[in-house]
Order: sequence, then structure tokens, then C-alpha cells
Amino acid sequence: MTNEPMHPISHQQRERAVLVGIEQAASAYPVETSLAELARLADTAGADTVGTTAQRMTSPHPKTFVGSGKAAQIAEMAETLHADVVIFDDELTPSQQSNLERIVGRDVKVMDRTALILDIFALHAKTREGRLQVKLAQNEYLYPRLRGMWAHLASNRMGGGVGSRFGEGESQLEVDRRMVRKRITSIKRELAHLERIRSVQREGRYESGIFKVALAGYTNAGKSSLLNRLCAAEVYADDKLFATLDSTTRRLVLPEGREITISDTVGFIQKLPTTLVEAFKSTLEEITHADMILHVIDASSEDHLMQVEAVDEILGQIGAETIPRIEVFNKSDLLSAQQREVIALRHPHAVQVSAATGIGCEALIGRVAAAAAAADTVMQVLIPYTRGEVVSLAHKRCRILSEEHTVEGTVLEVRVPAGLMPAFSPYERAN
Ligand SMILES: Nc1nc2c(ncn2[C@@H]2O[C@H](COP(=O)(O)OP(=O)(O)OP(=O)(O)O)[C@@H](O)[C@H]2O)c(=O)[nH]1
Ligand SMILES: [Mg+2]
Repeated sequence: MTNEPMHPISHQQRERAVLVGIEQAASAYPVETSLAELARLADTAGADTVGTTAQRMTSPHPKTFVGSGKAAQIAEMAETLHADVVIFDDELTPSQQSNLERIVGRDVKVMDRTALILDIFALHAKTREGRLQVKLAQNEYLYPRLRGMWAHLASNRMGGGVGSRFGEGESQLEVDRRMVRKRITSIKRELAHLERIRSVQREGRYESGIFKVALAGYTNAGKSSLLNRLCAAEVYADDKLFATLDSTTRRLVLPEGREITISDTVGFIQKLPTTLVEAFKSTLEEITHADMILHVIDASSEDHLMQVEAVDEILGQIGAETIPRIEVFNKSDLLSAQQREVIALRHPHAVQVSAATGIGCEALIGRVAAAAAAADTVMQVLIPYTRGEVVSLAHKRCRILSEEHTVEGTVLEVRVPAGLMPAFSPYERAN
């Protein structure tokens, strides 16, 4: 029964959830904000929030996450409100989870923020790679928790007491642990294979030397909508958290004629589970391999400054902090003139856009084009007429400054990106 990772929230029928947070002085996110976000996550997964509660403490209680009195109060709350599930806003240790399960009682599920996010990811993953990445994260999450799950099952079967069948559970536990470990190994192997295919594609003829832009940002900031706007693409965008899990890359032709690529990818969130960051390594490579990152920000969210911090932190974690970045304040259509002014003053290097109306997108493309051109070298080349493909490469991927057709061939003055210099240097004219 533990062979497949659990899907804690039933997707057929909406469930009733009680949310629990702890208020830590050091935390950048106020507990109300974090719980409001947890309620949105629960909603996306199919649960309605029927109650929330928080406790102020310096660090989580090792046994029960909240204090023991609070735990009892939560159990009572769950019963009074007919809750199906109690969701904790931070990751629970396996023993905290089983202790809480015991306190809350057997009819109510206990889960943490990580399990909830994993549940949403499982719901939204579409491609084989995306599904495998989610499975990997689920199994990594499940592995240390198998013990607690078996203990819980055993105690439930015994009507609350730990009894003779606990031993049976233990031996079954070993079998299950081996199975989960084997599954993790096989998923990793398959992912490594897909990763190799992807990197061959990335280094392929077309992509080498092309200027690559990645969209990164908090979930629901409008990354997919912006990709759709900029590239006239049709990527799924929706007002729900983690609508996108699989990366999509589109071509964008700059006004000067040069082509670049833009990739949309999975959104970030505060307290993003590390198992997910690790499992999504290959998807996140769209960001770490980019020449430039557009950090898309939902300017209409009251919490956007905290969200920016959370995204900056994750970009640092995945090793993307040195990649040139433009902050893009999206949804400017929802702001007042005064709010837009405040953003312009506070973030003088940022661009304000609306993926919905297209406002500001031209300026954004101008900034991207300037960045793409910054690394270029101006070259004078003479390309014989027999090498028409080199001329068309110049048109597609470089900025042409002048073009002349002579007896010997096409003479170009062209701005060439660093990665494409080898393609043009054989034709360089000394002058
Ligand atoms: N008013 C307004 N709404 C926008 C704008 N851009 C995006 N939205 C809405 O914001 C919601 C989220 O947009 P998405 O493009 O799905 O956001 P995302 O960043 O791709 O989100 P995830 O894939 O979940 O990480 C959708 O309902 C969009 O219609 C905008 O410029 N103005
Ligand atoms: Mg998206």
C-alpha cells in the first residue's frame, strides 16, 4: 500500500483543511502572509480552508512542531470543524508527523507544506521528464517517512495501541524501504538519460551561439503570459499556483532581425522544498544555462518585495546569481499611476510591463536586444556565393550593419555573438 507515493488530497471531492503556522521572529514572511499562501496552495490541490491557527515560537518543537498544548487544541479544532486534513506550513520531520497523527486522530490526515506542493506538482506535471522529476521528489520525501507511516498504520489497526502487528509492519518496512530506494535509483537513471538528450540538443547546431533568455520568478507572476505575449506563443497560463512545471523554449525575432530564444519554466515559492529544487535540476538548467534572466515579478501583489527576495535566494541556490538579470515588474495594468511611479523610483533599472495589455513589452525587448548585442564583436566578412548558408546564418543570428554584393561574394559588416565567431572567422577580411 505504500508502493506508490501517496496523493494526500483527494482530487474528486474537495476536502476541508485546517492550516497551522508558526510565527518566528527571524522569518522574512509574516505568518499571516505565509498562511494565506498556504491556503492558495491548498485550494489549488483541492482543499477549502476551514480554519487557521498559529503559534509564536523561536523554533519548532522537536516532538510536535507546535507545543503540546497547541497540538491538543489543533486536534480539537479539527474535530469541531469536521476537517479532513491538517496542513502544517513548514516541513515536518518524520517523527513530528507521526506524533501529530497520533494526537490529531486517525480520521484526519496530517501533512506538511512540502507534501502539499508535491501533490500540486504531481497534479500539474505533463511531460515524461516533469513526471519523473516529481516522482523522484515524492520518493525522496517518502523514504525517511516510511517508518512513521507503518507505525501509524499498525497503531490504527490495533485501535490506538501499538501491538503485535507492529513487528509485521517493521519487516514490511524493510521491504518497502528497499523498493523505494530501488525506485529512486531507476528514476535517477532515466532522468540522467533524458538530461543527456537535452544537453545534446542544447549544444546542437541551432542552439550554439544563440542568445538565451530565461524567465524566472515567483509562481503566478505571469511568466507564461509574458512568454505568450513576447513570442505570440500559446503556453498554458492560469491563475493558479504552479501552472507551469515543464519548460518551454520559444524563438523570438528581435526587431533588428536577430533570433534569440526565451524559456519559460517552473515558478518559485518561499520555502520551496529542497527535494524539489534538486529533482528539478534539469528543468532549472534552462535558467542556469541562460545568457540572461528576466526576473518576472507580480507588481500587483502586496507581497512582491518578499517574493523577490525568495526568488533571489533560490537563484543563488541553483548557482544563477552571476547571470545578468533584468527585473520585470509585470501586471502594471493593475497598478495606479502613483504605484507605478513608486516602483520606478525604487527600482530604476527595472522594466514595467503588462503581459495582459502589452504595455512596456517593446521597451523590454529593447533592453534584451541591447544585452544580446553587448557581447558581440563587429566583423567584416566576405562570403562567397557558394556559401549562402553562412549569409543566412548572419541574417538570422547576428545584427547586420551593412551588406553589399560584389563580384567575389557578399560583403557584410556584422555584429557577431561570441559563440558564432568560429562560423565567420574563415571569411574575415583584413582591413
Ligand atoms: N491583469 C494582469 N494579469 C496578468 C498579467 N500577466 C499575467 N496575468 C495573470 O496572472 C495569472 C498567472 O499568470 P501565468 O502566466 O500563468 O503565471 P506564471 O508565472 O507562469 O505562473 P506559474 O506557471 O504558476 O509559476 C494568470 O491568471 C494571468 O492571466 C498582467 O500583465 N496583467
Ligand atoms: Mg507558468
